[in-house]
Amino acid sequence: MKASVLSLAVLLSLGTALPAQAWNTLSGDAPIVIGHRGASGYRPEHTLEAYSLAIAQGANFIEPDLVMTKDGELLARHEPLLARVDLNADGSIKLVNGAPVLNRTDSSTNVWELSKYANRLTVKTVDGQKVGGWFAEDFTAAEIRSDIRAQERLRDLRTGNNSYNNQFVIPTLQDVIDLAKAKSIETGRTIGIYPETKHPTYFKNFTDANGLKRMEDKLVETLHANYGNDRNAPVFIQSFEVGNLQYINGKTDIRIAQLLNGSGRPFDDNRSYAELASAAGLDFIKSYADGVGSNTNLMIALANGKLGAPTQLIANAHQRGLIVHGWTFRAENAFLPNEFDSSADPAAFGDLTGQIKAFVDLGMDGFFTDQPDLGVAAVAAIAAVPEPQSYALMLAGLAGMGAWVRRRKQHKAG
Ligand SMILES: [Ca+2]
Ligand SMILES: [Ca+2]
Repeated sequence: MKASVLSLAVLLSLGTALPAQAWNTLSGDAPIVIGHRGASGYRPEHTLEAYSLAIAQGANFIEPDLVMTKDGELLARHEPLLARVDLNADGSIKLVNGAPVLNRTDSSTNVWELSKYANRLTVKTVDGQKVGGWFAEDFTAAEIRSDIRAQERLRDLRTGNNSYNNQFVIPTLQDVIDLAKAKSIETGRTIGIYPETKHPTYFKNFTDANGLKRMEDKLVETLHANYGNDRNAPVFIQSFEVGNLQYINGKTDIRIAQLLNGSGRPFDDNRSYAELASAAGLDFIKSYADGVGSNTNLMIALANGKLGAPTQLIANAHQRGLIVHGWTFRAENAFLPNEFDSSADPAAFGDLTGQIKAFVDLGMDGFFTDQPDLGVAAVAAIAAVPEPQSYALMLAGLAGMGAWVRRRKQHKAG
């Protein structure tokens, strides 16, 4: 924020204008809003329609997760599974009345309804876990383009979105970049992209076995062709694994965010995510990344379903010059900490602004949300409320004050 250069006289001349919010982010700028899988609260995730809506709602970045096709194309999908089915305890496909049972929270396309692909239903091991379904890497990009259409993944919660089923194609990374660039021109805003490499070890095994370019090389090559090898490109690359981000860091100046989950560990690293979120872990992450994409629980742990005490993660990251982008902020009561719930209806919206404010107050630099309109509104609402010390300064009549005291409470950036 450039509020620091505004004198009180200028503020008063604006009549009703209030002092701008001093943000606790590393840059001092307002936190960025990242459309998580697009505006996935309102449209089937990872479609051009979901990304377009996120942009129309004011998102600064849109997030494509990336998997691979049989012919090595990068495809926007949350999992290699285009649709998932339930397994028996022995790892075989569960059948009821002779038919597979659709997983109702992990199926994001119509492939399970297409008889021509019934024989591609299979069981594989992904990151040590057996999963059954139809896998993107068993289909060519042309097959997916012609036959596969998106469906609402949370089909029993976001029931209104089922009306969009079977209409939207599954975009490639290049489709998403083309959209972001066209919308940047159209809106006059810079629309960034935040691609995530999904299951890097799994896909490296796939590309090695099939003589294909590895996912990271294809990604960097595509990004450089579209944005140049530029640290200031409107792009962050993210991953839950470590080794592939170190590899990418050796190939590009484009910014990198290490994802940190609320439990467990990266598939390719023996340290837990909790260890990586510690001061020593952040020292390590700083050697190859520009920031972290953190599960909300690593910033403020839940206690009995409500927000508990904040951790030092954001302060420790900022002290090291690392930004922190939080995930995932969702408006439905099913996902909100319980003090922000509006009712017992899991699908009804609660007070997402209240949840976001708790993390923005700590200095979170940006956040992934399924409802970018509400994320943008939350940032605006937080910005519209001046800090108490701002009032005090105004009332004291400190005309001509030159510097706005930034509100960072704990650590100054080193
Ligand atoms: Ca993601
Ligand atoms: Ca809740």
